[in-house]
Amino acid sequence: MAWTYTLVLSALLAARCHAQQFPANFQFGAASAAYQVEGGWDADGKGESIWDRLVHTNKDAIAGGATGDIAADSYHLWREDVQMAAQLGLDFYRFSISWPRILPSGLANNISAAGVAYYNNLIDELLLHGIKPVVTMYHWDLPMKLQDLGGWTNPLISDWFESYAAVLYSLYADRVKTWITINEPIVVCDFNYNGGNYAPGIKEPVIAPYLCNKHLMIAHAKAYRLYEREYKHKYDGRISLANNALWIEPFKVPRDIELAELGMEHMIGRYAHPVFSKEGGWPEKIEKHMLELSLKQGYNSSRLPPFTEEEKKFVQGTADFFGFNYYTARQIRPAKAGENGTWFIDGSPELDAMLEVPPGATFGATDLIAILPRGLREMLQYLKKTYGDHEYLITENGYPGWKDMEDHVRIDFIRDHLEQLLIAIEEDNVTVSGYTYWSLLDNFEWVGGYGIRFGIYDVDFNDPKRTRTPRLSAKYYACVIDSNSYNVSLECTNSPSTAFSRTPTNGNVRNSFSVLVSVIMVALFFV
Ligand code: PNW
Repeated sequence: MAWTYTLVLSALLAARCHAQQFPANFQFGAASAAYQVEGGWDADGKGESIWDRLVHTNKDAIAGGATGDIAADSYHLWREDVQMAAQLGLDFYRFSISWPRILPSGLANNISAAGVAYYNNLIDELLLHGIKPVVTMYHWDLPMKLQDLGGWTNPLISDWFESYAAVLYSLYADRVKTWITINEPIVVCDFNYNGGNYAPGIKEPVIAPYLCNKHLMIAHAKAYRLYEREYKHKYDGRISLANNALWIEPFKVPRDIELAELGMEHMIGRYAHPVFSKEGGWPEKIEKHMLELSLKQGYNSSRLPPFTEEEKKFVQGTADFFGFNYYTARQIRPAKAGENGTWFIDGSPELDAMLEVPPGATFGATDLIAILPRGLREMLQYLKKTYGDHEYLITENGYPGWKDMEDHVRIDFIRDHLEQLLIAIEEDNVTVSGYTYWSLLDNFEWVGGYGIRFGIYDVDFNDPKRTRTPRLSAKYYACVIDSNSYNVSLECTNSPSTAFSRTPTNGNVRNSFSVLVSVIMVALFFV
């Protein structure tokens, strides 16, 4: 009897160890974005971007009057960044290309040789270390010249973006096999124009978000179709966009269930449905809601511009995987008289609703991000239910910390999110191919300046050398990657972080542990 009991216990233990392992081909990465890390804002003929303009003309817009003029100086220190990525053992490094660094005027008439060389060097150095480059084409730094012509509210943006994409493919598609067209469309269109405090610094929440939304979908699709036509057969790469949404749940059940559904359709549906759904085009509920609302407001057509049938087909299916950035969650409820929130973060004028922080959420250095790890699993369940069985890639997830924080908090953050991810994979059967930590290194956190630190490498912004130092979470993440598990040996979470080395011991330790459990099981069986 005793041995049966021990046998069952040992088997359960072995299964549990196994359960904390990610699938064998699971990929781990880290991310950054050009304006946030590069600096060199006008180096070697780089053109001005909307973020350059915002930080130089409106000092009050950014915490501490900070700019990205130098940032982490990755324009000069890219070799160090690759060293760090290699020290972590990353499978891939996700970075973005600065549109005005390659095309100073935004258009293809003038291709900057220095800009081209910078990304060639970075890509080659990554590949030399066995790290795959994952390239974002647009992470918010639109060439100012194109903004002067209306930016994302001008339908021509889709042609401008396509010609920029054509230049990028011709330069880098031989080595870059994973492309992300646009980072967080909802921030580009809704968050920016609703709040007016991110570049381009325009507050126009009524028409602009919806024009931008439609043009952005077409721009993305044009870049996808171009690759499909001219490069896919040669290089067999993959393209998607990196969506982001708050996980929205009802504040009161059942009162707010319908509101939460509509909230999710606004939050993610307007950017995912045209690409990933079987029907294509806008989500039906949104189309209906926006038409009714617009007519009630005295417009004679919907503020949400329609797709033609041809456009619907053109956009549909333009993704080889589902890229998703997960940060935060909210609960939705009807607004009370006089309440009016900014869409995406604290409320929705369109839904006459407010967004509240869910119970149990915690905060780091910003109140924008209410941390709720279970939201990651729930989001993936929602996406799978709504859009079906795609390959999901977590393109960002990160902890907003402080300079000298106690970094076990960040380790717990990563562990808790990876745990939810693994539950989504194993229990909900969501196909998730990888996880990307935001960010490899501290950087310019947009309007938060340098006060909010997402890096697993600390950057000393007072030091002209911009010295990079691994945080304890860097050591932990290297162990996670080595062992393919979020549950690592104690030594991985102990200080000091500075001297961690990448010997692939943890994977072996874990394997030997499983072997040991099996040996005990067999031995006990014969006793
Ligand atoms: C992402 N929110 O944006 C961006 O892709 C990064 O550039 C940025 O540095 C990172 O997250 C951290 O903020 C977000 O309000 C913007 O929840 C806003 C939110 C989340 C992510």
